[in-house]
Amino acid sequence: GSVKSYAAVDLGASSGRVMVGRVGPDSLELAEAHRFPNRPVRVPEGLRWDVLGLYAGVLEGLRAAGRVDSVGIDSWAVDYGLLDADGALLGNPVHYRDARTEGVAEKVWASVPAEELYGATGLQYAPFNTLYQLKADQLTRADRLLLIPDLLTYWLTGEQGTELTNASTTQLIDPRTRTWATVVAQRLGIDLELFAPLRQPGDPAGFLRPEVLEETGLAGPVPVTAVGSHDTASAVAAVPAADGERFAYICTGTWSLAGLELDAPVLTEESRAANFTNELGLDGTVRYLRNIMGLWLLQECLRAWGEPDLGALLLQASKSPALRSVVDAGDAAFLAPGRMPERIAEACRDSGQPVPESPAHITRCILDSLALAHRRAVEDAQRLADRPVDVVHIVGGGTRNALLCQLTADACGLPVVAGPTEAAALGNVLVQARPHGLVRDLADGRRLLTRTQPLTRYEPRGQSARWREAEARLAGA
Ligand code: ADP
Ligand code: LRH
Repeated sequence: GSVKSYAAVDLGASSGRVMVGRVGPDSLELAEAHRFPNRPVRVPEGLRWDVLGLYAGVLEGLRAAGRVDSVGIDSWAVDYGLLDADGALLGNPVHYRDARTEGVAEKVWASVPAEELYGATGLQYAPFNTLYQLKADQLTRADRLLLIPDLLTYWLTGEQGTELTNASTTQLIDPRTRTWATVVAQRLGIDLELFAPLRQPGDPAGFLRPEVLEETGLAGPVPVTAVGSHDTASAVAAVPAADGERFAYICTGTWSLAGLELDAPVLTEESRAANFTNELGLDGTVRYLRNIMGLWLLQECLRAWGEPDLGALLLQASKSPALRSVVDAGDAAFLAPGRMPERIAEACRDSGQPVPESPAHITRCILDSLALAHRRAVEDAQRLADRPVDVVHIVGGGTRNALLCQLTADACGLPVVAGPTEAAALGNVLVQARPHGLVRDLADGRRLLTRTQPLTRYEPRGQSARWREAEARLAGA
Protein backbone atom coordinates (compact mmCIF):
# COMPACT_ATOMS: atom_id res chain seq x y z
CA GLY A 1 0.00 0.00 0.00
CA SER A 2 1.02 3.66 0.02
CA VAL A 3 1.63 3.69 3.80
CA LYS A 4 4.99 2.29 4.90
CA SER A 5 6.20 1.26 8.38
CA TYR A 6 9.67 1.97 9.71
CA ALA A 7 11.37 0.83 12.90
CA ALA A 8 13.43 3.65 14.39
CA VAL A 9 15.88 2.49 17.01
CA ASP A 10 16.87 5.55 19.08
CA LEU A 11 19.38 5.00 21.87
CA GLY A 12 19.60 7.97 24.23
CA ALA A 13 21.95 8.27 27.16
CA SER A 14 19.07 7.67 29.57
CA SER A 15 16.85 5.28 27.64
CA GLY A 16 16.70 3.28 24.44
CA ARG A 17 13.51 2.93 22.42
CA VAL A 18 12.25 1.22 19.33
CA MET A 19 9.56 3.36 17.71
CA VAL A 20 7.40 2.50 14.73
CA GLY A 21 6.76 5.30 12.27
CA ARG A 22 3.97 4.94 9.73
CA VAL A 23 4.40 7.30 6.80
CA GLY A 24 1.95 8.01 3.99
CA PRO A 25 1.87 10.76 1.35
CA ASP A 26 0.28 13.13 3.86
CA SER A 27 0.48 11.27 7.17
CA LEU A 28 3.05 10.53 9.84
CA GLU A 29 2.32 8.57 13.01
CA LEU A 30 4.78 7.41 15.63
CA ALA A 31 4.16 4.69 18.23
CA GLU A 32 6.43 3.25 20.89
CA ALA A 33 7.09 -0.50 20.49
CA HIS A 34 9.57 -0.89 23.34
CA ARG A 35 11.55 1.27 25.79
CA PHE A 36 14.36 0.16 28.07
CA PRO A 37 16.63 1.99 30.51
CA ASN A 38 20.21 2.84 29.61
CA ARG A 39 22.46 3.40 32.60
CA PRO A 40 26.21 3.89 32.80
CA VAL A 41 27.76 0.94 34.63
CA ARG A 42 30.60 1.64 37.06
CA VAL A 43 33.11 -1.24 37.18
CA PRO A 44 36.57 -1.15 38.82
CA GLU A 45 38.22 -0.09 35.53
CA GLY A 46 35.82 2.80 34.93
CA LEU A 47 32.46 3.80 33.45
CA ARG A 48 31.09 1.51 30.72
CA TRP A 49 28.03 1.09 28.49
CA ASP A 50 26.07 -2.15 28.78
CA VAL A 51 26.09 -2.57 25.00
CA LEU A 52 24.93 -6.21 25.05
CA GLY A 53 21.95 -5.20 27.16
CA LEU A 54 21.19 -2.45 24.65
CA TYR A 55 21.42 -4.90 21.74
CA ALA A 56 19.06 -7.27 23.56
CA GLY A 57 16.67 -4.32 23.98
CA VAL A 58 16.91 -3.58 20.25
CA LEU A 59 16.03 -7.18 19.37
CA GLU A 60 13.13 -7.22 21.79
CA GLY A 61 11.94 -3.92 20.31
CA LEU A 62 12.12 -5.24 16.75
CA ARG A 63 10.07 -8.26 17.80
CA ALA A 64 7.48 -5.94 19.35
CA ALA A 65 7.51 -3.68 16.28
CA GLY A 66 6.42 -6.49 13.96
CA ARG A 67 6.45 -6.24 10.17
CA VAL A 68 8.33 -3.14 8.97
CA ASP A 69 9.65 -1.97 5.60
CA SER A 70 13.05 -1.04 7.03
CA VAL A 71 15.05 -0.36 10.19
CA GLY A 72 17.31 2.58 11.13
CA ILE A 73 19.51 3.18 14.18
CA ASP A 74 20.63 6.40 15.83
CA SER A 75 22.35 6.94 19.18
CA TRP A 76 24.48 9.32 21.21
CA ALA A 77 27.74 10.44 19.59
CA VAL A 78 31.52 9.97 20.02
CA ASP A 79 31.64 6.48 21.65
CA TYR A 80 32.65 3.27 19.94
CA GLY A 81 33.38 -0.42 20.12
CA LEU A 82 36.71 -1.88 19.06
CA LEU A 83 36.73 -5.13 17.09
CA ASP A 84 39.49 -7.67 16.49
CA ALA A 85 40.43 -9.01 13.06
CA ASP A 86 37.58 -11.56 13.28
CA GLY A 87 35.03 -8.84 13.96
CA ALA A 88 34.62 -9.74 17.65
CA LEU A 89 34.05 -6.94 20.17
CA LEU A 90 37.07 -6.21 22.39
CA GLY A 91 35.57 -5.29 25.77
CA ASN A 92 32.68 -3.05 26.75
CA PRO A 93 32.54 0.35 25.04
CA VAL A 94 33.76 3.08 27.38
CA HIS A 95 31.25 5.75 28.45
CA TYR A 96 32.03 9.32 27.38
CA ARG A 97 31.79 10.37 31.04
CA ASP A 98 34.67 8.04 31.96
CA ALA A 99 37.68 9.83 33.46
CA ARG A 100 40.37 8.26 31.26
CA THR A 101 40.56 11.26 28.92
CA GLU A 102 41.62 13.67 31.69
CA GLY A 103 44.72 15.55 30.54
CA VAL A 104 44.74 13.89 27.11
CA ALA A 105 43.70 17.00 25.15
CA GLU A 106 46.70 18.97 26.39
CA LYS A 107 49.00 16.27 25.01
CA VAL A 108 47.19 16.29 21.66
CA TRP A 109 47.47 20.10 21.47
CA ALA A 110 51.22 19.79 21.89
CA SER A 111 51.28 18.13 18.43
CA VAL A 112 48.37 20.01 16.83
CA PRO A 113 47.47 23.28 18.59
CA ALA A 114 43.83 23.70 19.58
CA GLU A 115 43.40 26.60 17.12
CA GLU A 116 44.61 24.48 14.22
CA LEU A 117 42.48 21.55 15.28
CA TYR A 118 39.40 23.77 15.29
CA GLY A 119 40.26 25.23 11.88
CA ALA A 120 40.59 21.72 10.43
CA THR A 121 37.65 19.97 12.12
CA GLY A 122 35.31 22.71 13.41
CA LEU A 123 34.65 20.63 16.50
CA GLN A 124 34.19 22.05 19.98
CA TYR A 125 36.59 21.04 22.70
CA ALA A 126 35.07 18.28 24.81
CA PRO A 127 37.29 15.81 26.68
CA PHE A 128 35.26 12.96 25.19
CA ASN A 129 35.66 13.71 21.48
CA THR A 130 36.54 10.36 19.85
CA LEU A 131 39.94 11.74 18.97
CA TYR A 132 40.90 12.17 22.63
CA GLN A 133 39.34 8.85 23.62
CA LEU A 134 41.45 7.13 20.95
CA LYS A 135 44.60 8.72 22.33
CA ALA A 136 43.67 7.39 25.80
CA ASP A 137 43.03 3.83 24.59
CA GLN A 138 45.28 0.85 24.06
CA LEU A 139 44.66 0.07 20.39
CA THR A 140 47.17 -2.70 19.72
CA ARG A 141 44.60 -5.48 19.37
CA ALA A 142 42.03 -3.37 17.54
CA ASP A 143 41.49 -3.97 13.85
CA ARG A 144 38.33 -1.89 13.49
CA LEU A 145 36.45 0.88 15.28
CA LEU A 146 32.68 1.14 14.95
CA LEU A 147 30.73 4.04 16.44
CA ILE A 148 27.84 2.82 18.63
CA PRO A 149 25.02 2.96 16.02
CA ASP A 150 27.36 1.48 13.40
CA LEU A 151 28.28 -1.32 15.83
CA LEU A 152 24.61 -2.23 16.37
CA THR A 153 23.97 -1.97 12.63
CA TYR A 154 26.88 -4.38 12.12
CA TRP A 155 25.43 -6.84 14.62
CA LEU A 156 22.07 -6.65 12.84
CA THR A 157 23.35 -6.93 9.25
CA GLY A 158 26.96 -8.13 9.26
CA GLU A 159 27.96 -5.02 7.28
CA GLN A 160 30.38 -2.36 8.47
CA GLY A 161 30.31 1.35 7.72
CA THR A 162 30.88 4.75 9.35
CA GLU A 163 27.85 6.98 8.99
CA LEU A 164 28.83 10.58 8.26
CA THR A 165 26.74 12.65 10.73
CA ASN A 166 28.09 10.69 13.67
CA ALA A 167 31.59 10.50 12.16
CA SER A 168 31.59 14.29 12.33
CA THR A 169 31.69 14.05 16.15
CA THR A 170 35.00 12.14 16.12
CA GLN A 171 37.01 15.34 15.44
CA LEU A 172 38.55 13.51 12.47
CA ILE A 173 36.27 14.97 9.77
CA ASP A 174 36.74 18.19 7.82
CA PRO A 175 33.35 19.96 7.83
CA ARG A 176 34.12 21.78 4.54
CA THR A 177 34.92 18.70 2.45
CA ARG A 178 32.70 16.41 4.58
CA THR A 179 35.32 13.67 4.52
CA TRP A 180 38.25 12.53 6.68
CA ALA A 181 40.67 15.16 7.99
CA THR A 182 43.63 13.10 6.79
CA VAL A 183 46.36 15.60 7.70
CA VAL A 184 45.17 15.91 11.31
CA ALA A 185 44.92 12.13 11.62
CA GLN A 186 48.40 11.68 10.19
CA ARG A 187 49.99 14.25 12.51
CA LEU A 188 48.38 12.59 15.52
CA GLY A 189 49.35 9.10 14.42
CA ILE A 190 45.76 7.93 14.05
CA ASP A 191 45.34 5.26 11.40
CA LEU A 192 42.11 6.05 9.54
CA GLU A 193 42.06 2.43 8.31
CA LEU A 194 40.66 1.68 11.75
CA PHE A 195 37.37 3.17 10.51
CA ALA A 196 35.04 1.43 8.07
CA PRO A 197 34.23 3.38 4.86
CA LEU A 198 31.99 6.42 5.20
CA ARG A 199 28.25 6.01 4.61
CA GLN A 200 25.84 8.83 3.83
CA PRO A 201 22.44 9.10 5.57
CA GLY A 202 19.97 7.31 3.32
CA ASP A 203 22.50 4.73 2.12
CA PRO A 204 21.53 1.05 2.36
CA ALA A 205 23.30 -0.73 5.23
CA GLY A 206 22.42 -4.36 4.50
CA PHE A 207 19.63 -6.69 5.61
CA LEU A 208 18.77 -8.25 8.96
CA ARG A 209 20.86 -11.44 9.31
CA PRO A 210 19.01 -14.80 9.37
CA GLU A 211 19.77 -15.17 13.12
CA VAL A 212 18.27 -11.74 13.76
CA LEU A 213 15.12 -12.65 11.82
CA GLU A 214 14.86 -15.81 13.90
CA GLU A 215 15.45 -13.89 17.15
CA THR A 216 12.81 -11.25 16.33
CA GLY A 217 10.26 -13.44 14.57
CA LEU A 218 10.39 -11.16 11.51
CA ALA A 219 10.07 -12.39 7.93
CA GLY A 220 12.90 -11.31 5.63
CA PRO A 221 14.22 -9.59 3.73
CA VAL A 222 14.23 -6.53 6.06
CA PRO A 223 16.58 -3.78 4.86
CA VAL A 224 18.50 -1.53 7.26
CA THR A 225 18.99 2.08 6.20
CA ALA A 226 21.83 4.32 7.39
CA VAL A 227 19.93 7.27 8.87
CA GLY A 228 21.42 10.37 10.45
CA SER A 229 22.90 8.02 13.03
CA HIS A 230 23.93 10.79 15.45
CA ASP A 231 20.77 11.27 17.54
CA THR A 232 21.20 15.04 17.39
CA ALA A 233 21.39 14.93 13.57
CA SER A 234 18.12 13.00 13.50
CA ALA A 235 16.53 15.31 16.10
CA VAL A 236 17.44 18.46 14.18
CA ALA A 237 16.06 16.89 10.99
CA ALA A 238 12.75 16.67 12.87
CA VAL A 239 12.64 20.30 14.03
CA PRO A 240 9.22 21.35 12.69
CA ALA A 241 10.35 24.66 11.24
CA ALA A 242 8.03 26.36 8.76
CA ASP A 243 9.29 27.13 5.25
CA GLY A 244 11.66 30.09 5.40
CA GLU A 245 11.39 30.45 9.19
CA ARG A 246 14.44 31.94 10.93
CA PHE A 247 14.86 29.52 13.83
CA ALA A 248 17.20 28.32 16.55
CA TYR A 249 16.73 24.85 18.01
CA ILE A 250 17.37 23.27 21.38
CA CYS A 251 17.48 19.47 21.51
CA THR A 252 16.74 18.66 25.13
CA GLY A 253 17.34 15.33 26.82
CA THR A 254 20.31 14.18 28.84
CA TRP A 255 22.07 17.08 27.05
CA SER A 256 20.79 20.40 25.74
CA LEU A 257 22.19 21.01 22.28
CA ALA A 258 21.40 24.60 21.34
CA GLY A 259 22.18 26.37 18.09
CA LEU A 260 21.47 26.89 14.41
CA GLU A 261 21.26 24.92 11.19
CA LEU A 262 23.71 26.41 8.70
CA ASP A 263 24.83 25.60 5.19
CA ALA A 264 28.53 26.14 5.96
CA PRO A 265 30.70 25.79 9.07
CA VAL A 266 31.84 28.76 11.18
CA LEU A 267 35.54 28.24 11.88
CA THR A 268 36.53 31.60 13.34
CA GLU A 269 38.73 32.02 16.40
CA GLU A 270 35.80 33.76 18.14
CA SER A 271 33.64 30.70 17.54
CA ARG A 272 36.32 28.40 18.93
CA ALA A 273 36.68 30.57 22.04
CA ALA A 274 32.90 30.36 22.55
CA ASN A 275 33.20 26.55 22.19
CA PHE A 276 30.66 26.21 19.39
CA THR A 277 30.80 23.05 17.35
CA ASN A 278 30.19 22.34 13.65
CA GLU A 279 28.69 18.88 13.28
CA LEU A 280 27.40 17.56 9.98
CA GLY A 281 23.70 17.20 9.25
CA LEU A 282 21.47 15.93 6.48
CA ASP A 283 21.49 17.37 2.96
CA GLY A 284 24.76 19.24 3.35
CA THR A 285 23.74 21.14 6.50
CA VAL A 286 25.90 21.98 9.50
CA ARG A 287 24.73 21.76 13.14
CA TYR A 288 26.27 24.84 14.68
CA LEU A 289 25.65 24.45 18.38
CA ARG A 290 26.87 24.40 21.96
CA ASN A 291 26.64 21.48 24.38
CA ILE A 292 24.91 22.36 27.65
CA MET A 293 24.82 19.87 30.54
CA GLY A 294 21.06 19.52 30.10
CA LEU A 295 18.63 17.44 32.12
CA TRP A 296 21.55 15.27 33.19
CA LEU A 297 21.82 17.67 36.14
CA LEU A 298 18.27 16.80 37.16
CA GLN A 299 18.60 13.08 36.36
CA GLU A 300 21.60 12.82 38.67
CA CYS A 301 19.79 14.68 41.48
CA LEU A 302 16.74 12.43 41.12
CA ARG A 303 19.03 9.42 41.38
CA ALA A 304 20.61 10.85 44.54
CA TRP A 305 17.14 11.51 46.03
CA GLY A 306 15.93 7.96 45.36
CA GLU A 307 13.81 8.78 42.27
CA PRO A 308 10.93 10.87 43.70
CA ASP A 309 7.90 11.66 41.50
CA LEU A 310 9.06 14.10 38.80
CA GLY A 311 5.65 15.71 38.17
CA ALA A 312 5.19 16.65 41.82
CA LEU A 313 8.73 17.98 42.06
CA LEU A 314 8.33 20.17 38.95
CA LEU A 315 5.08 21.58 40.35
CA GLN A 316 6.89 22.56 43.57
CA ALA A 317 9.78 23.98 41.55
CA SER A 318 7.37 26.15 39.56
CA LYS A 319 6.19 27.70 42.85
CA SER A 320 9.73 28.19 44.19
CA PRO A 321 11.44 31.60 44.05
CA ALA A 322 12.74 32.39 40.55
CA LEU A 323 16.40 33.03 39.69
CA ARG A 324 17.46 32.96 43.32
CA SER A 325 20.68 31.08 42.50
CA VAL A 326 22.08 30.01 39.13
CA VAL A 327 25.02 27.85 38.10
CA ASP A 328 26.91 27.62 34.80
CA ALA A 329 25.07 24.77 33.09
CA GLY A 330 27.77 24.72 30.41
CA ASP A 331 30.48 23.90 32.92
CA ALA A 332 32.26 20.57 32.24
CA ALA A 333 32.69 20.30 36.02
CA PHE A 334 29.20 18.70 35.98
CA LEU A 335 30.18 16.01 33.45
CA ALA A 336 30.99 13.14 35.80
CA PRO A 337 28.27 11.25 37.69
CA GLY A 338 27.69 11.41 41.44
CA ARG A 339 26.99 13.85 44.32
CA MET A 340 25.05 16.20 42.03
CA PRO A 341 22.90 18.00 44.66
CA GLU A 342 26.06 18.70 46.67
CA ARG A 343 28.01 19.87 43.60
CA ILE A 344 25.23 22.28 42.63
CA ALA A 345 25.01 23.61 46.19
CA GLU A 346 28.79 24.10 46.24
CA ALA A 347 28.71 26.04 42.94
CA CYS A 348 26.06 28.36 44.42
CA ARG A 349 28.02 28.86 47.63
CA ASP A 350 31.31 29.50 45.76
CA SER A 351 29.64 32.23 43.69
CA GLY A 352 28.21 33.93 46.79
CA GLN A 353 24.56 33.05 46.09
CA PRO A 354 21.97 31.53 48.42
CA VAL A 355 22.49 27.78 48.71
CA PRO A 356 19.39 25.82 47.59
CA GLU A 357 18.63 23.07 50.09
CA SER A 358 15.33 21.35 49.31
CA PRO A 359 14.85 19.20 46.21
CA ALA A 360 12.30 21.76 44.93
CA HIS A 361 14.78 24.64 45.28
CA ILE A 362 17.61 22.66 43.71
CA THR A 363 15.32 21.67 40.83
CA ARG A 364 14.36 25.32 40.33
CA CYS A 365 18.05 26.28 40.35
CA ILE A 366 18.76 23.65 37.66
CA LEU A 367 15.88 24.76 35.40
CA ASP A 368 16.68 28.48 35.78
CA SER A 369 20.32 27.68 35.03
CA LEU A 370 19.43 25.63 31.96
CA ALA A 371 17.17 28.39 30.63
CA LEU A 372 19.97 30.89 31.17
CA ALA A 373 22.44 28.66 29.30
CA HIS A 374 19.87 28.28 26.49
CA ARG A 375 19.63 32.07 26.28
CA ARG A 376 23.39 32.48 26.07
CA ALA A 377 23.77 29.78 23.40
CA VAL A 378 20.96 31.17 21.24
CA GLU A 379 22.36 34.70 21.51
CA ASP A 380 25.96 33.65 20.90
CA ALA A 381 25.03 31.49 17.91
CA GLN A 382 23.14 34.35 16.24
CA ARG A 383 26.08 36.69 16.75
CA LEU A 384 28.85 34.25 15.78
CA ALA A 385 27.06 33.04 12.64
CA ASP A 386 25.52 36.46 11.89
CA ARG A 387 22.08 34.87 11.57
CA PRO A 388 19.24 36.43 13.59
CA VAL A 389 16.28 34.24 14.56
CA ASP A 390 12.60 34.88 15.36
CA VAL A 391 11.69 31.65 17.12
CA VAL A 392 13.24 28.86 19.20
CA HIS A 393 12.19 25.26 18.59
CA ILE A 394 12.58 22.84 21.50
CA VAL A 395 12.53 19.11 20.72
CA GLY A 396 13.28 15.99 22.79
CA GLY A 397 12.38 14.80 26.29
CA GLY A 398 12.58 18.32 27.75
CA THR A 399 9.42 19.30 25.81
CA ARG A 400 7.53 17.39 28.51
CA ASN A 401 8.85 19.87 31.07
CA ALA A 402 6.52 22.88 30.60
CA LEU A 403 8.40 24.91 33.22
CA LEU A 404 11.68 24.52 31.33
CA CYS A 405 10.00 25.51 28.04
CA GLN A 406 8.40 28.63 29.57
CA LEU A 407 11.62 29.67 31.33
CA THR A 408 13.52 29.23 28.05
CA ALA A 409 11.01 31.49 26.24
CA ASP A 410 11.37 34.07 29.03
CA ALA A 411 15.17 33.88 29.06
CA CYS A 412 15.54 34.09 25.27
CA GLY A 413 12.85 36.74 24.94
CA LEU A 414 11.53 34.74 21.98
CA PRO A 415 8.53 32.49 21.36
CA VAL A 416 9.28 28.82 21.94
CA VAL A 417 7.61 26.08 19.89
CA ALA A 418 7.89 22.80 21.81
CA GLY A 419 7.66 19.40 20.13
CA PRO A 420 7.98 16.77 18.94
CA THR A 421 9.22 14.85 22.01
CA GLU A 422 10.58 11.88 20.08
CA ALA A 423 12.33 14.06 17.52
CA ALA A 424 15.33 11.78 16.99
CA ALA A 425 13.07 8.82 16.19
CA LEU A 426 11.02 10.98 13.78
CA GLY A 427 14.15 12.24 12.00
CA ASN A 428 15.27 8.62 11.76
CA VAL A 429 11.91 7.61 10.22
CA LEU A 430 11.90 10.52 7.74
CA VAL A 431 15.23 9.40 6.26
CA GLN A 432 14.03 5.81 5.95
CA ALA A 433 10.99 7.09 4.02
CA ARG A 434 13.18 8.74 1.36
CA PRO A 435 14.01 5.64 -0.72
CA HIS A 436 10.25 4.98 -0.95
CA GLY A 437 9.65 8.45 -2.38
CA LEU A 438 7.48 9.50 0.60
CA VAL A 439 9.83 12.28 1.73
CA ARG A 440 12.13 14.19 -0.63
CA ASP A 441 14.40 16.23 1.60
CA LEU A 442 14.70 18.13 4.91
CA ALA A 443 12.15 20.80 3.96
CA ASP A 444 9.67 18.21 2.76
CA GLY A 445 10.01 16.24 6.01
CA ARG A 446 9.46 19.40 8.04
CA ARG A 447 6.30 20.22 6.09
CA LEU A 448 4.98 16.78 6.99
CA LEU A 449 5.91 17.32 10.66
CA THR A 450 4.19 20.71 10.95
CA ARG A 451 1.01 19.19 9.48
CA THR A 452 0.97 16.09 11.67
CA GLN A 453 2.71 16.65 15.01
CA PRO A 454 1.15 18.34 18.05
CA LEU A 455 3.18 21.42 19.05
CA THR A 456 2.91 23.75 22.05
CA ARG A 457 3.73 27.45 21.87
CA TYR A 458 5.17 29.47 24.81
CA GLU A 459 5.30 33.26 24.62
CA PRO A 460 8.06 35.17 26.47
CA ARG A 461 6.73 36.94 29.58
CA GLY A 462 8.87 40.06 29.09
CA GLN A 463 11.24 39.73 32.05
CA SER A 464 14.47 40.32 30.14
CA ALA A 465 15.97 42.58 32.86
CA ARG A 466 15.82 39.75 35.42
CA TRP A 467 17.59 37.33 33.07
CA ARG A 468 20.21 39.93 32.21
CA GLU A 469 20.85 40.39 35.93
CA ALA A 470 21.23 36.64 36.47
CA GLU A 471 23.58 36.44 33.50
CA ALA A 472 25.72 39.22 34.92
CA ARG A 473 25.71 37.51 38.34
CA LEU A 474 27.10 34.35 36.73
CA ALA A 475 29.66 36.22 34.62
CA GLY A 476 30.89 38.08 37.71
CA ALA A 477 31.29 34.90 39.72
P1 ADP B 1 17.92 10.94 26.14
O1 ADP B 1 17.51 10.71 24.70
O2 ADP B 1 19.16 11.77 26.27
O3 ADP B 1 18.00 9.68 26.92
P2 ADP B 1 15.24 12.08 26.44
O4 ADP B 1 15.09 12.90 25.21
O5 ADP B 1 14.54 10.78 26.49
O6 ADP B 1 16.80 11.86 26.80
O7 ADP B 1 14.80 12.97 27.66
C1 ADP B 1 14.83 12.49 28.96
C2 ADP B 1 14.45 13.61 29.91
O8 ADP B 1 13.13 14.04 29.64
C3 ADP B 1 14.45 13.17 31.35
O9 ADP B 1 15.72 13.33 31.93
C4 ADP B 1 13.41 14.11 31.98
O10 ADP B 1 14.04 15.24 32.54
C5 ADP B 1 12.53 14.54 30.81
N1 ADP B 1 11.20 13.95 30.98
C6 ADP B 1 10.79 12.72 30.62
N2 ADP B 1 9.51 12.51 30.98
C7 ADP B 1 9.08 13.64 31.59
C8 ADP B 1 7.86 14.06 32.18
N3 ADP B 1 6.79 13.26 32.24
N4 ADP B 1 7.81 15.32 32.71
C9 ADP B 1 8.87 16.13 32.67
N5 ADP B 1 10.05 15.78 32.12
C10 ADP B 1 10.17 14.56 31.58
C1 LRH C 1 23.21 13.60 22.70
C2 LRH C 1 24.63 13.50 22.18
C3 LRH C 1 25.23 14.87 21.91
C4 LRH C 1 26.69 14.57 22.12
C5 LRH C 1 26.62 13.69 23.36
C6 LRH C 1 27.84 12.88 23.65
O1 LRH C 1 22.65 12.36 22.97
O2 LRH C 1 24.68 12.71 21.02
O3 LRH C 1 24.96 15.39 20.63
O4 LRH C 1 27.49 15.71 22.25
O5 LRH C 1 25.46 12.89 23.16
